Amino acid sequence: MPPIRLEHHSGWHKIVLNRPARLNAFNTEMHAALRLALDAAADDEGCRAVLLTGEGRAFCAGQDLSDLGSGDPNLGGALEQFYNPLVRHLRSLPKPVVCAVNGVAAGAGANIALACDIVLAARSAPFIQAFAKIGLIPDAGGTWFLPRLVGEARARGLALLAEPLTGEQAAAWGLIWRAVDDDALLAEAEALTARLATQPTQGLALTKRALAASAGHTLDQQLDLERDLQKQAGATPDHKEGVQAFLEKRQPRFTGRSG
Ligand code: LHQ
Repeated sequence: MPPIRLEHHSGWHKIVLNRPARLNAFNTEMHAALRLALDAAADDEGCRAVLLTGEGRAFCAGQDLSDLGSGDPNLGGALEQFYNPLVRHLRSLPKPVVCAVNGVAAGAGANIALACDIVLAARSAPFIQAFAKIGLIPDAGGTWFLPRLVGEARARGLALLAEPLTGEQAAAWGLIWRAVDDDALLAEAEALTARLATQPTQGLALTKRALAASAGHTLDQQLDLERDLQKQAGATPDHKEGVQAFLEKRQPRFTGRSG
């Protein structure tokens, strides 16, 4: 069974983590396949949004703990080689990435979800910072995402106690965008991704860049960056089309093209 299943839809790609017997835990093959799938989504001009989800009853249980022995005993090396590039890839992909957390998201699986741009979760899906249970620290960006998303107090509770938080609670805490009834999740996530695929893709990519930079910037630096990126956004055909459509009181027809 291939570790990743790919579906190409009109304007968007769906990437499905596909090791359901292991709750879609990551091994090296799944990392390699996911990297290729994200590369393909980035390179394909016809792909203007990505949906990431999991096969079966889980989203992802993090690192495959039965596969640790075959890798570098230095766990920092595994992060450097596999997880850190994956988080960077998701954050820098110049198109929106929607994550549909269809079931348990544990360890790095939870934080890979948080690295995506818009996270929808099944109401019942548990998010678990499982690391403390095996003597590790939250990785795959967890120690960066958690305090920013839910504040210090909740970040510390989640990280130190490793207790599950349902999708419903995750949405109420601001950890994710929305919780959805379990059986409605996939249809809603697909509709959202398809909608994003019709939006001004270049502008969305520039928005991702601006948001990514803001964490390390002063307001002055960020204002300068917004000036520079808005110059680029303002030169796209989709900006022109958006204004034109507004003035003509009609729906815009965005192409996502840069020129
Ligand atoms: C699994 C796993 C799994 C293997 C379920 N591995 N088989 C990366 C590497 C480098 C540096 C260090 O950091 C990291 C990042 C990490 O992600 S570390 C954290 C790794 N993940 C975990 O610690 C979570 C481990 N899993 C669990 O706690 C539970 O399985 C959860 C809470 C996710 C789900 O519990 P249940 O719904 O009760 O399912 P289960 O435990 O019965 O699992 C079903 C099967 O999946 C079972 O196999 P079996 O053959 O007995 O049916 C599990 O062994 C397997 N599985 N997670 N990470």
